[in-house]
Amino acid sequence: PTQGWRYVDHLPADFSDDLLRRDVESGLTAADKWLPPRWFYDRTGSELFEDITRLPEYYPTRCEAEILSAHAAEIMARANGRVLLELGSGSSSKTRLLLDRLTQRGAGSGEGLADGPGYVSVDVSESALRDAAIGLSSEYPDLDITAVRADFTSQLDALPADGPRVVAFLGSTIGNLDPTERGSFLTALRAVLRPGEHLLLGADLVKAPDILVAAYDDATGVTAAFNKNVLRVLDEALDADADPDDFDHLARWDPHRRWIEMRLRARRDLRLHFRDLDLTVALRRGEDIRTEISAKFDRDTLRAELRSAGFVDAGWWTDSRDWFSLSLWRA
Ligand code: AVJ
Repeated sequence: PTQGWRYVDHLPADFSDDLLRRDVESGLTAADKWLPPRWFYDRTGSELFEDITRLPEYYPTRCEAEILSAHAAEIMARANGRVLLELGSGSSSKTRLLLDRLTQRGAGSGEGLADGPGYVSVDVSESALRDAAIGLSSEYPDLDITAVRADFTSQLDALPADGPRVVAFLGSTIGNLDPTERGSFLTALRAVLRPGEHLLLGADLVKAPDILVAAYDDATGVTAAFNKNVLRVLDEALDADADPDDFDHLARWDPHRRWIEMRLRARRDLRLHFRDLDLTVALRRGEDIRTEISAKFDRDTLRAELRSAGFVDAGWWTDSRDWFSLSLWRA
């Protein structure tokens, strides 16, 4: 049998190296030091993230799965697409609840449709894309699967245009973008969609700060290990000498910006040497590197942002505690 899926690469082989260099050079030489969260997810970091999703304190993954289990049929019926296109698909684990509906609908209503159901996964990790596509192609033999290695913040126009499409952006990954980045991203996404296509968005909701902080500072230290792992990623990729033991993990709720920040705080005065970059970064004891923002939303502000990007409300679902939302937006 043939492989049942195809792989398309829109990124240069050295994309990650190049971007990491630029991120370190700009983020760690800034007055307030920061690193973008994309560098968390090497093999170890991806495994630690999977562990996080099973922590008692980390509710988002379970809440989103609860919503999908209860409402996937209604969501997919309203979205009325033929192709599910998932941004930042990672391991594609929650995708199956949506694909079940897509493939059932395809089988039931074959009225003159030239093409069957399709799934497009978009991620920057070739290994995650391949592993997920291999699994899905054996579970869904009639699904047309395309794995696309692309950076969805800058390459939305390179995505397959066959549709009608439902773009899934799950897991509250949108929370990693600051308001300006969100605006550009949503506007760019709206611009590549045709009228009648949809965005399915997973967004975490504002709630009591102690619940939010615990989700990013769990009792067993898995999130601390996940946060500190980014130092190992830097060490390996850029021949650096950052020692995770020289930093404390911090999670803080910012009530004005309404986001959780993760930080790495220097336990003593430090000099980090990035030999591949010919760069030395000095940190004073107590100085932070901000490694992630995870914005939290409410229905009204989310709706305002989506509307100003040109989307129309098409559905809103939450879990039993109203902790997390899935929402559907029509282009
Ligand atoms: C995958 C970005 C949605 O912000 O909750 C989990 C990542 N960071 N614990 C989140 C994360 C710390 C996660 N996202």
